[in-house]
Amino acid sequence: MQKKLHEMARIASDEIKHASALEELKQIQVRYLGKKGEMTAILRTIAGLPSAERPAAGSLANRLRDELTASLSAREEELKRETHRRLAESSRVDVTLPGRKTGLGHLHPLTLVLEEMADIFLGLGFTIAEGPEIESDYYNFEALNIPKEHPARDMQDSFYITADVLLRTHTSPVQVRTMEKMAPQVPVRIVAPGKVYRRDDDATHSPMFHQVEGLVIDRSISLANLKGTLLLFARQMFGREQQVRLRPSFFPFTEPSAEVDIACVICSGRGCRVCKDSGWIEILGAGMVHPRVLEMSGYDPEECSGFAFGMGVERIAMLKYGVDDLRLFFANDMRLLQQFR
Ligand code: 2U9
Repeated sequence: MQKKLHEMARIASDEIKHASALEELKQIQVRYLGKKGEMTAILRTIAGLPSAERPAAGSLANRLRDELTASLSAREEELKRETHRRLAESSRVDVTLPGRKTGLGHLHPLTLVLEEMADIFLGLGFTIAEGPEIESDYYNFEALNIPKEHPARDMQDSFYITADVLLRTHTSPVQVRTMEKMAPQVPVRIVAPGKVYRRDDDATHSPMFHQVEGLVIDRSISLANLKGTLLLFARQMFGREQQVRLRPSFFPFTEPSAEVDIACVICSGRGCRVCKDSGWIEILGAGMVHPRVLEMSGYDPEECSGFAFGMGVERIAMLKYGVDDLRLFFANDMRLLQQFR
């Protein structure tokens, strides 16, 4: 019995000495001193020894168990110290290393184009006006002379929140709100840049897109003022030789109305796929503010007149940068975005 005890203690102490992790140490402790451990098993058999052998075997077993316990906790302390030392070593900072550069962010191409457009009009004496993206039927349609049966008012074309509240489908309600506030004061010279929403989704239409709209009201404003303003805009945006033409069109809020083209920026008017061989590209809609629209917001159409225009920022950005799918602006692909750094 005593020989067996000594042999076990020697092996156990050897294992403890070589244990290289706290986990391993725990396993050794269970193997020898646990409820089903080898040492525990021997201690239990001592009670069954002849009484003459019991005291010596008992005291030896107790001594060896205490030694084992002591060397287990000593090795545990040692391993903990080692772990701490290793952690401290690995987290030490080398203050002489050069710093890591964090990438600086930059503006989105649509923001750049929107700001460039707004800046051109600021330079012409316009101020910027803003308004809510959630609008009432009145400001989005009614005050703009858009009739009840107009397709744009359909659930299929606009995002309704309630029967008469919707996401604005153009920034025109901003101009209406400004007119209400200013009337009957003139002059009014504002541009309204911002997000608009329509139920559309393909390579040239996104359910959310951006517009820049403009409004000028004064005594004796004419179509010539509109044409001159748009020509200056087109030349600053697309180059100082840029040609512009107006084609008759129809909008409920302007009369007369026009669609405005620039000479194709791809082929300079010679004809190509982008301009469908016409040499011209439509960039915006415009017209003289309808007398009913002036009247509804507090201006007397006998006293003053105005022009208005509207254009899509995505469309201008696509033309300016030769992007053929508008969804690229919303895909957050760094290969596109980084080119605008
Ligand atoms: C008021 C009075 C008149 C704004 C106008 C257009 C013509 C137009 C489209 C261009 C491309 C919208 O983004 S688009 O789909 N816009 O054709 N917008 S006149 O007329 C107004 C606005 C406000 C009070």
